[in-house]
Amino acid sequence: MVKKKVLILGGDGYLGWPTAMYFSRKGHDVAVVDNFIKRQWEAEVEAEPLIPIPSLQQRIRIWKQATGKKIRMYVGNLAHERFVARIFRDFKPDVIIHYGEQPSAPFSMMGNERTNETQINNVVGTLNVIYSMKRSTPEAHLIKLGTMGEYGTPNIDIEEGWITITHKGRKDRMLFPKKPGSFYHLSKVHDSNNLEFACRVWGLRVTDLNQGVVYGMETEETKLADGLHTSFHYDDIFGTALNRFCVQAVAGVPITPYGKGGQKRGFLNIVDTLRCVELAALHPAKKGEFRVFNQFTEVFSIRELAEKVKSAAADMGIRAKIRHVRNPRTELEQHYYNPVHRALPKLGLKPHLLSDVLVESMLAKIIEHKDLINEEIIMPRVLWVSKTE
Ligand code: USQ
Repeated sequence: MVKKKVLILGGDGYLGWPTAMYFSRKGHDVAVVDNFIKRQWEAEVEAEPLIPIPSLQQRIRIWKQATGKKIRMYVGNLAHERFVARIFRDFKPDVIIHYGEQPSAPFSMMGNERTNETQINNVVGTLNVIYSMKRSTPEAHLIKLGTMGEYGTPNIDIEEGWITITHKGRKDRMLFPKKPGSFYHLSKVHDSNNLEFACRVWGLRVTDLNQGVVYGMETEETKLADGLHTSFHYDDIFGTALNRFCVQAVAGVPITPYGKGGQKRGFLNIVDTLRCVELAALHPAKKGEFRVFNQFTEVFSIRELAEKVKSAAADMGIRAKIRHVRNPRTELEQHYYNPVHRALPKLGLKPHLLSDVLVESMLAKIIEHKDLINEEIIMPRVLWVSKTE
């Protein structure tokens, strides 16, 4: 790719930091933005990552020592319009990669205050990005992290963002109907609607990456020096299913499918997330185009996932147990699930499959840090419907 100015929003996060290193290593001029609110939320809900993470400033220094490459940093809140406007005027990005959102469904369901924090942070942050693009960089390409959870689990095939509907003899191309499962997932639906409007009316270019559940701890860049690793959560709030199940197996506590475990989701390796974002950047959306890619590589039910972790653990001499726990969420536990995901493979995505990484880059790595596992933060605490309701 020709050298570009790449602005990464949420550059201190699980995906933001590896993305910053990935683009920097390829020779792009990279700047990261973060206000470290995620670290504060983690402290508030007692959810530390498995391996402690150096500060963003330290990681940028380690990166410079390891590769000679510089990453610029802006510290501030995306929900403050003037701050966002200043970054766009100063850095003038060609590509904006937006991960700067509260990413947890359980966090968004902890109570009204957390719901508001999630939606204000996510929706207003994205609106401010839209305003700044319109004003300062109208030709730039926004790559926005959406989620497969925007669609929910409808009883029809899930298309890539758009669907052609015939109604009473007339036809139109509409955004695919959404039925999300939490206030977090809803915040991304609101973002998608706002972004589609901004493309249609102001001619912006946006790729919305509706990503499945990401797993994994390592990328090529995190391995280049000590201290470059990314945050890996296994708690009930910020930890996602597969990452949690691997830690549960290593800790010797039961693996916890919620309810029947027939919930199906799309999954992908963190390494593939980086490649998908790169492919989107290499093939930008057209002016005025709101483009949606469904970003995952494999579909599993939660029960299958638990079985896979159990059997990979057995290969390493660990006898993991599976215990179905009462589902804290309101979601379908048996359902039809057939999401389309053609666009990214068509652009050249070659998936890294779960079976190839489960033992070596996940379980083996977690075993190295087994002493750091805090068993107190594993069981689910947040109910979608409280017992008194
Ligand atoms: N689940 C279990 N047991 C657990 C944890 C989760 O059965 O111990 C189940 C949940 O009930 C759910 C499924 O696993 O049915 C996925 O839950 P998750 O916590 O792994 O993922 P989710 O809440 O959907 O959110 C995560 C990320 C979010 C991203 C989303 C993609 O936190 O940022 O948008 O995955 S997707 O799931 O495709 O919407």
